[in-house]
Amino acid sequence: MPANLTPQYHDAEERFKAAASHEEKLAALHEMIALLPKHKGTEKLFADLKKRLAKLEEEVEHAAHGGRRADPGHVKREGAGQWVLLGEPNAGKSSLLAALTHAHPEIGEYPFTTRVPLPGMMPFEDVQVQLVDTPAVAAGHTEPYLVNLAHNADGILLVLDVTADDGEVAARLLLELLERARVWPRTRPVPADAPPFLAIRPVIALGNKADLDDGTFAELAREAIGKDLPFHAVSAFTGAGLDELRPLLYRELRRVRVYAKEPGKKPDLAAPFVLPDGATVHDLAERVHKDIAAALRFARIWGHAKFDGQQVDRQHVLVDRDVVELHA
Ligand SMILES: Nc1nc2c(ncn2[C@@H]2O[C@H](COP(=O)(O)OP(=O)(O)OP(=O)(O)O)[C@@H](O)[C@H]2O)c(=O)[nH]1
Ligand SMILES: [Mg+2]
Repeated sequence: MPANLTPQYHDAEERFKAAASHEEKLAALHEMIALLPKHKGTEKLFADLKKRLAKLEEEVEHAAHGGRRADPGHVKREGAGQWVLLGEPNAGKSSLLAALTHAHPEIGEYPFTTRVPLPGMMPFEDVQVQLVDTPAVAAGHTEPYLVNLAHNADGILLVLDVTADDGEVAARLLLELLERARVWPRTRPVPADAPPFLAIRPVIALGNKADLDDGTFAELAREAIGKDLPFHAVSAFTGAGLDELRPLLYRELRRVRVYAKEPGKKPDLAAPFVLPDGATVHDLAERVHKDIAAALRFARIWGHAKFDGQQVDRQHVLVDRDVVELHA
């Protein structure tokens, strides 16, 4: 059976062959695996790529000091979910990370200040949302691992400098990167002939440096990135727009937070469990403890339920801020 490899696959393969560093090789290989059509005819190739990946990862480990080196294309997800910031040099990605989280990234007026991805946690109400700052996206200078980072994220923030004169080029590069990462903005209808293995994710455009703009530049940036993406004018300097952005970054993750409670005790309201929208009582029990999930008989719910302490079964769908008492 012919493998029917796509031009994108061949492109990734070329990059794999040309790669000078382990990181570049890894990134290209991850891409090849993601881009490989999955069917009977590619099973052997798939297994072969996986084997190569395992070997390469091992080499990276050994090459690093102390035998361990993190893959920059992987930032451990923490909190309610992970947003990756992508943008042209000097757009203000690091400044936004500093304004929204407790992280202290390096900020510079020269391009390519940020060299490696840096996560920060944004407190929102009683949860934390992870934001990841990244090295700039620029023609000929884009780190290959950004493709993986974007593909694995829960959401993408496209950071645009509204005062930049090459806004259209920057927007195009960012949209191309999303395409290579197979990230499909959730606000865009998925066509019938869409490529496979798409990560359908919230993608939000931020027009930064609104403090230098009367709204004219922001409108141009919005047109450049496409009006089918949500657009927010913000300023990392003055904080304009950030108070509206914070709840959006939590809401767009589509999570529910629920508070588990033991019978006869008060719920721990400081430490919610964060679950995907649509999660059930069973999903919560699994998160609390495997044994509890197995032995679960019923639960009582306080919150949106018709009356407090209502008894529900394990298939019951939870709602944000429910308090749940698990009876095993
Ligand atoms: N006026 C204004 N300047 C800003 C704003 N945000 C960032 N800057 C400035 O823009 C420059 C670049 O900021 P960074 O946060 O380092 O930008 P970056 O996107 O992380 O840049 P790279 O890491 O080089 O890709 C710095 O001089 C910042 O002070 C803003 O909201 N308003
Ligand atoms: Mg930076």
